[in-house]
Formats: sequence, C-alpha cells, structure tokens
Amino acid sequence: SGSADGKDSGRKLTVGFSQVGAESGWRTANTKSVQDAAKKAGITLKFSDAQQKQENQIKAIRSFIQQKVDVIAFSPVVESGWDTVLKEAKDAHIPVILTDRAVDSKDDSLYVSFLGSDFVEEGRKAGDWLVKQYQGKADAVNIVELQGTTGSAPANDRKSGFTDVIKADAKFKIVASQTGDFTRAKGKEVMQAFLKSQPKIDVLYAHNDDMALGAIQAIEEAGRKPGTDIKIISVDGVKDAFTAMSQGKINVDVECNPLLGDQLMDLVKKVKSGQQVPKRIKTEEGVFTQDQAAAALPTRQY
Ligand code: GYE
Repeated sequence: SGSADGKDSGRKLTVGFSQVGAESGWRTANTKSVQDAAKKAGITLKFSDAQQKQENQIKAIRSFIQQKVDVIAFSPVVESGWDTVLKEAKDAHIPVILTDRAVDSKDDSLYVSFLGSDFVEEGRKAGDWLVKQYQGKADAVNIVELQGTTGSAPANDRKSGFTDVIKADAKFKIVASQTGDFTRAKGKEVMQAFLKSQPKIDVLYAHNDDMALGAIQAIEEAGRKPGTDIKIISVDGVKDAFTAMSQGKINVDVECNPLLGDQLMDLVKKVKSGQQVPKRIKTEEGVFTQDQAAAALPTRQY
C-alpha cells in the first residue's frame, strides 16, 4: 500500500476507473483523455463503463476493491447513494478520487479529492448571457430546459445556477423542463414534445451539447430555425456544437472541459506517494459566442 517514503515509486500503479457511460461527445473525449494519460504516465488502467447506471458503478468499485487496485477513480452518475461503497473502499485503505462529477456525501473523508468543473458557475454563465441578451426588453421570455441525467451533479447544478440568475427578472419563465439524459436521441424526443405542447418557445437551455444537437433536429423538422426562431444556450463546447454555432444554430456555449486525464494521473501519483492534495480542484473554463466558436473550431481538440 501507499507510503510517504515513496515506496511505490518503483512499482507500476493500478487505477480502477468507473466511467459514467458513453452518452455524449464530452464523455467520449473524457474517456480518451483518461486512457491516454494513464498510458503516458505508465499507470495500468482498469476501465469500466457503467452505461449510466449507478448499480453498475457500485459493482465496478466493489470489484476494484477485491482486485486491490492502488487508487479508485470514478465519475459518479448521480450525486446520492455512495456512502456504503465508499466506506468499503476506505476500510480497504484504497484512496478514492472523484473526477468530473461530485457526490453529496456529508463525510468528505470518503474521498481524497474531487477534480472537475464548477457546474453551478456554468449555469450562472448561461443565465448571465440570457439576461444580457434580453436587456431593456419587457416582453415575456419563454424558456424550455433540457436537463441532464436526473440526480446528476451537472443537471442539479446547471439548473440551480441558471435559475438563480434569471429569477431576478420575472419576464424569464421556464415553461417546461425535462430530462434528456444528456443524449442526442432523448434531447430530440423531448424537444419534439416541447414543440407540440408549448405554444410559444423563445429560448432553449440545454444542459449539454448532445441534447442541443438533438433538439436542433427536432426544431428543423418542425419547420423552425434553431438559433433564430428559438435561441439556443448549451453547455460543453464540443466540436459538433461549434460547427452548429458557426452555422448560426446555437447562440452561445458555456465551456466544460473534459480533458481531465493528465491532472487525474498526477493526482494518483501524488496520493500514492503520500503527498497532500487539494480536496477540490476546479477546471478553468470560458464562454463561447458564435464568432469565437468559429475561430476556435480548427484547433478544437474534442
Ligand atoms: O456536460 C455531459 C456529459 O458530467 C460534465 O456529462 C459531465 C457531463 C457533460 O454527459 O455532456
């Protein structure tokens, strides 16, 4: 096991990584980043895909404990319900690093560090853009919201950050809000339902690009112009979304960086050599308008 005297330095470390799934372009980029970084760092990666199911992640973590991996890293699909299995890891003296998504456990000794974005801040940035966009206009602004996976940190936080900003002005109304599970197919399906049930939609706020891209298809099939007839705010900043932006179909994209692999492997090494690591490491991110997206597209990595 790990020790402060660098006992582990000559031995190849093994990390058990439980990924959420393969639900989005963001996730694909994140998986590749983690796999590439492990290789580069000379770390053996045991990779497990949970297909967006918490029970699969719990099984994977238990199997990592049984295999006595050096470190467990995982991106929790939802925020709640982790205490039991995390306690099992703790009792086995296997450090746990949360990547990308957070847990709501009250006991923060159950993990050594949480590396990822500030999703509340992302929601606030989305709200700030909207408030600016409609400054000086009095008419009601009807918003439909495509939420991420129910109970996930990014869905909870992107909703609360956004709502927090727009509630200052009563003209902003979220007229419908439903989960699209962070996927294109669900985003399209739910947007189709919104278009049928809502007589007036001014703005779509999608919690990720894949749902926005699915919704764009639904909007176009309904004979309306995405980005013009319905303004679209999205989150992530993947290449496909930047392409849609350069065609005028998404108005603004709040960046969420999936390239966490190198930082994660760095943390693994530090933890195993007994170094103190920060409990929370936040990713730095921006906001992209259509012009900025078009300019960034040729060099965008994901
Ligand atoms: O925004 C979405 C993905 O947890 C930040 O998960 C991640 C989110 C990301 O499915 O595209």
